[in-house]
Amino acid sequence: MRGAPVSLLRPGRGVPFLVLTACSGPQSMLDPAGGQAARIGVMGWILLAGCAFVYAVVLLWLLWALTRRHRWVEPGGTLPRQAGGERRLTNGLVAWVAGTVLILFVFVTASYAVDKSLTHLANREEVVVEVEGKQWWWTVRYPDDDPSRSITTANEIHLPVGVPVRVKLKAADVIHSLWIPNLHGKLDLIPGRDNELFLNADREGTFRGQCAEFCGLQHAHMALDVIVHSRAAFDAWKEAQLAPAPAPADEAQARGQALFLTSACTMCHGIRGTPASASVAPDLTHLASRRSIAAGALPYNRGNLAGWIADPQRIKPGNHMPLVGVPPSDLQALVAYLDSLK
Ligand code: HEC
Ligand SMILES: [Cu+2]
Repeated sequence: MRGAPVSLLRPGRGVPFLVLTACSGPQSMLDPAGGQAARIGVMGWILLAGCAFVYAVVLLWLLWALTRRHRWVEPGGTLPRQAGGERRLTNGLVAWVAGTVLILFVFVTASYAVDKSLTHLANREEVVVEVEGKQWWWTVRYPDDDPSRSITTANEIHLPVGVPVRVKLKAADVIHSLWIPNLHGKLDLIPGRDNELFLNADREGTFRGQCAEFCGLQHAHMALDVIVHSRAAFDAWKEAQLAPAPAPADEAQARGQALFLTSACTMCHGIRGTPASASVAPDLTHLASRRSIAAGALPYNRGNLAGWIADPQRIKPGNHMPLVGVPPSDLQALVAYLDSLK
């Protein structure tokens, strides 16, 4: 658990945390913010109610069997034959089997109906987002017919409220799964196969998504932020993302940019508007506008940024950013530059 931001294993911490996340909040299927999640939530309640009912019936029956008066058989004695015993046994068995089949039938029908209603919600699109899962972060693209108007960011999906969105899912290495419980169920991202998901957010807010298919060492640190805005705020966000990275505004930032462009960083990261154009690691063009770094492992701020660059392997052991070895004086300038990339 070294470097983990929150340890659920510490006594007294996990339980309230689990209780809180289960009921409402940025990552909860019981606090739906969209049509799909609302329907899946209803299905969850049907299953819970059905299973609770069966559980109560079985417990009550057990209680009845334990407390009713018994006819005791003396040692060596024989059980008195009951009139119609076999018939009652058969009838009882038939009733149990019929009850079980009926309940399962209700569950299957409800599940089918919910699934069907989800596909009905998915018949139009106004915004397309491509999400690509990689060990252990997400590339998020907004394609446009005009390539100069397409956007690439990382670990953050922005959506307009009340607008149907088609999310295309791809995987670069192993199987991942995108799960934003407040908006929809899970769907796998599979190498070599295109999957898609439709989202219909019906209220604004910031939600949390998580990779839901074990994908290696840092699977637990593969989260993303989902921000649902008003249409106007979404369009403004898009315009801001379309702009190239701002030029350095002072001497420290200029030195930081020079350091970035002459070091190993450019082998992996791109910053639009500079010669750095690699795309094997998160795009950093508007890094400072994001809420978190390293796929939700740390909240975005200058301190965490410096800590990450100084030793990414301590924060997310095994992740694919190596320790580059930046001297402390250079680190300050580098962070000043990256923090200016609003
Ligand atoms: C060998 C490729 C590679 C090199 C070289 C590299 N990085 Fe990274 N970097 C990555 C990968 C991969 C990630 C994503 C790690 C993760 O979240 O699992 C990352 C993440 C980051 C992030 C967080 C981005 C985000 O949105 O989460 C920052 C900031 C960053 N790197 C800065 C740098 C700087 C500065 C340098 C040069 C000193 C550098 N990187 C060198 C591969 C690299
Ligand atoms: Cu995973």
